[in-house]
Amino acid sequence: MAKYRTEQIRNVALLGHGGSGKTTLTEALLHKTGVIGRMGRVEDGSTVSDWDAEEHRRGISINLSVIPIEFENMKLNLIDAPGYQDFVGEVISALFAAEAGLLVVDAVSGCQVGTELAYDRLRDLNKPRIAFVNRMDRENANFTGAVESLRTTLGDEKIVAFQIPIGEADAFKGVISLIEMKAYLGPEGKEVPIPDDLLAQAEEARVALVEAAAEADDELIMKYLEGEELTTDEVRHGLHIGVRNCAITPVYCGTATGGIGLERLMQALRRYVPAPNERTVAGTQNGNALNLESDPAGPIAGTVFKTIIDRYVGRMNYIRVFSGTIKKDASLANTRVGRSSRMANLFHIRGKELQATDELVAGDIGVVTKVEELVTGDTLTAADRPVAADAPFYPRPLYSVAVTPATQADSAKMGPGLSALVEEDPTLRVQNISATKQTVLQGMGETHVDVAVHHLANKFGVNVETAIPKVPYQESITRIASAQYRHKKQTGGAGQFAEVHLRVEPREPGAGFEFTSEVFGGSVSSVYFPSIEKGIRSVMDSGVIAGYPVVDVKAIVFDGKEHPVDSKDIAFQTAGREAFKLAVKGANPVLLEPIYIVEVTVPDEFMGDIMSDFNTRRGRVLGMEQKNNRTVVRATVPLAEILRYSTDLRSMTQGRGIYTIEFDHYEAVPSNVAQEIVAQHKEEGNDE
Ligand SMILES: Nc1nc2c(ncn2[C@@H]2O[C@H](COP(=O)(O)OP(=O)(O)OP(=O)(O)O)[C@@H](O)[C@H]2O)c(=O)[nH]1
Ligand SMILES: [Mg+2]
Repeated sequence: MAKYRTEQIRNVALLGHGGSGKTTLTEALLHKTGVIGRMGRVEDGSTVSDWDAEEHRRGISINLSVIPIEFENMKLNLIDAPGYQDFVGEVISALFAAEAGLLVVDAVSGCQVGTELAYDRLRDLNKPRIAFVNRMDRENANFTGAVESLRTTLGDEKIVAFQIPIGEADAFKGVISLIEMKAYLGPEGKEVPIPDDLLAQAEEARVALVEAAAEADDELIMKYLEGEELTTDEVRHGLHIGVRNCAITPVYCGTATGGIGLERLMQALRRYVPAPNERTVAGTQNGNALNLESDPAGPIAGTVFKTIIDRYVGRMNYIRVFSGTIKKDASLANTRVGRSSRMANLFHIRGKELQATDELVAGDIGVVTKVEELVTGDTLTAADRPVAADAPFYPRPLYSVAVTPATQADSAKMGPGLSALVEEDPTLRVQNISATKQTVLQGMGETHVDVAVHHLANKFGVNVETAIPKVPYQESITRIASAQYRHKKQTGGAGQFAEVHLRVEPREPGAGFEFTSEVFGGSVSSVYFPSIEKGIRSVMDSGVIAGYPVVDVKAIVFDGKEHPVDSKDIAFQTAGREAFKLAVKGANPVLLEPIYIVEVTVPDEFMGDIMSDFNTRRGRVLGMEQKNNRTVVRATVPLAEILRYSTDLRSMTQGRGIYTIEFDHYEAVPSNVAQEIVAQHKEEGNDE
């Protein structure tokens, strides 16, 4: 690979619905630019981009993959991102490292969910986008239909065809550029005059293109409105501005497997994707916000956007350099941990292939290996002149499974294996839930978590069993109650005697546990108060009515009896514990359940379904708002009702809905539901 300056680099993320052909397109462009002699196939697991065993097994991309190609004195860093929704973390990372997005669209299905979600992200980030209608060779391919579906679904009139196809399906032979009004035939893109039967269609389509170009520039619109013809260069100029300002989304077409339209596509990427030094990114320096310029001589800021813990290479961190130049063997500080490391191993990467390099200039993407503690979101910078790019925001996990080691041997390795998984993927989380005594692995969806479990086994050698996690209920009381318990064991051996009179009172939510004494006249010596409290605390963890932690209770020992010989710590622990259980049972105990705020974003037509569905989940709708051509519904819903919401929402909205969840508060479980939970607890024989 030649050396490229910042202004010769273009970073573009390939986004779109699963199966639209993103990985195949990278393979075709590698083939077109002579990097590979023969194209691999996703089905055979032989592409450069899909190198992970799980990708081969499932036939989909799971990881983002960096595929640099060289084209006309430029380096195009293609970042192939997965289309499957669960791998949204990879899409966020890919977009973080890129200046623009290439939306790959299937010519038969047109705008699909993945296209819509990717477009929304690009719009929210205000990053330029180009659409490529791929698979034009397929039966029922329909370019006009695809463009129309993009416009209507995305609600964006400025989605403009920059080309039209010559033929469709098996008659697809080439493309017509509406800018130059020339036709390009076959994989080699041989330039020919526009076929007569397509001239009228091309001219008609060109009207919309010229109009869009004119509207992008004040001078051009004046000329256009005065009825003057715009020159090709003026049209190109207007389009350039329009695309860069995210006002226009150009649409190209072709076929990755057929190799048609690729040359023109690379031209478009070269022309419309901004160079890194044409955009700034938000960052900080000494706590002050600043806009980082991609200046190779500027302060060093290289941010990690992907981490892989590889069995052979060890830790690999993908770096996007936002400012300055990272040189081999330089000592750079990791701003998050405040420690410096030597950049001993610096590489460019293509798929899984590492190519050693002695520097990474501003705007470029590379990999450093074996830098301990470095994870996604960290920035490498000069210790004496620290700057950092603002790390991307990754959504909270939506789907959880409880994991248990499959064998004794696995239990020792499970902890480190799970932390390695989490270090690799910022959308994976591991929590040890004390309320349910479970280790829970959390991710963005069923497939995401399943892939993680497979990686745990195949990459880190840890086998686990998974189950639907228990809901971390809590127990509490709603009124004051008292009880007393006498513990007496005076048969054979050392006797035990203790009697505790205890009152329990409810406390404010979140106030926690309080123990105090109101014993007068020394009926119980104060030396036994800690024993009573210890006994009570043992119940606090294991629960009274359903085996869940007891919270927000004040326990007051106000009387009791002791025996000069047989009273001792263990006796008062027992009496305290049992008196507490009795008192709690008399204080109208309730189960509390975690309530989450769920925010669902769906196309308007699904709003009604979402609302009524929330009613079936004991949910309360808080409100709705419009966001572009979608509705955002906010509701509070018990966690117990949304454990598998990702799967349900997908089927309710044909995959077009997305949602976020956030813990909000605990609330009493309705008695009919609580009875079931208590009954199940009894059934499991946990109740004494
Ligand atoms: N007929 C035809 N098939 C294509 C074309 N491009 C890709 N395919 C096929 O489409 C299927 C999906 O291709 P991929 O490249 O895996 O799609 P993707 O967008 O990377 O999918 P995800 O990684 O799941 O997001 C494969 O079977 C490809 O062979 C094309 O131009 N024409
Ligand atoms: Mg793919």
